[in-house]
Amino acid sequence: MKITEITIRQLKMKLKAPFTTSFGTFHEREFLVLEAKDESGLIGWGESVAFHSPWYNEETLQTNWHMLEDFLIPLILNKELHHPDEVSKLFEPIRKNNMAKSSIEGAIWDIYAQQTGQSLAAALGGKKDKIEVGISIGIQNSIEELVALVDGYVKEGYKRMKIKIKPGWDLEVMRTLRETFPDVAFMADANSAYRLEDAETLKQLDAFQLTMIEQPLASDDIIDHASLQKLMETPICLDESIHSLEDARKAVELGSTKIINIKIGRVGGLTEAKKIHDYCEANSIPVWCGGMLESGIGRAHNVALTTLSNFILPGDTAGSNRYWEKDIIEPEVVVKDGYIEVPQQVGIGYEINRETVNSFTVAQKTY
Ligand code: OSB
Ligand code: MG
Repeated sequence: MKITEITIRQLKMKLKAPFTTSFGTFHEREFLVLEAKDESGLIGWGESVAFHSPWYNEETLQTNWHMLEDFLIPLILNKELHHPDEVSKLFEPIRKNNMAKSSIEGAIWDIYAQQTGQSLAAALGGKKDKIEVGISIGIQNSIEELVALVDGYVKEGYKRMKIKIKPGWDLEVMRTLRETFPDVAFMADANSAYRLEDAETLKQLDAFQLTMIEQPLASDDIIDHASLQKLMETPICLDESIHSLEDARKAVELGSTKIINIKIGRVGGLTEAKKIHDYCEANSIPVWCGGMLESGIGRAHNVALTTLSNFILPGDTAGSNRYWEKDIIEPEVVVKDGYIEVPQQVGIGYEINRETVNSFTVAQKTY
């Protein structure tokens, strides 16, 4: 395979409801979509999950565009590729910028799957024909509003509720949810809002039988998380701190994490995501697929990855209708009774609606 043309598009999509984390509130999602074409005319799609500002990690869609234009696209265009695993090798001289790297690699995986006549899930080695999913619920204005939202999502069938927490929106919230919904699987995600000094507060979460607490401490930490895990029973799951297989290995060896949230963009692409998955499987560390408020393109990649066998816990891949009035893929990703059916068509398995893509495009350039 030879990639002969790549188009970057910047899209802006309005979220149906604002999403609030310990860092702030999103009303819309701006992101990059990559369209890659090979010499035979096959087209693959990738999405960069970098945000408009660098609150989650250091990348932004502008830094991604720069990395893609000036470094990554020149390394790919017109190179003879035999397998998508070669992409991360080609990118090795470029440090980090994992979300930018992942957006190209994802499009190449899509083309590879089409070329070999299989779904992306099958190309990755996935076997499931449906995946179990949960939902991530942002910080609300009141506990009553949160309870009402959770009630709705339980009725929709979501298999576990992830509740965003921050200092002051934590113990009371989780206590009320546990009392109101004794049998629902809950977890909490702090997006790095605490420090080891907060261990006393965090320990009190043990009373609420959470399946895990995600990234309580600093976004670049694996040392204090190991200390915290010794102090609390609730399993710690790392998100922000894990960028590679090596990070995962070190965190597991240190005892900083008992579960890993794998996000394709954060780890630089599907090839690295699969390596982390395989390492975790061999070491009895369950994994699940995180979300980044993706459009249908990124969502499709998440669905495919989740078909791998060690994605044991429900991920954050909610249905398109949880985020958008209208998604850019057809059909949209649908959750029924807490499951998404994995598409069997070749490639990412969903059609891109170009008209919808165009309507959300605010900038584009072809290389
Ligand atoms: O920490 O998992 C996170 C959204 C944006 C950035 C980081 C995170 C999240 C979510 C939402 O929790 C996941 C989703 O619904 O896509
Ligand atoms: Mg998280």
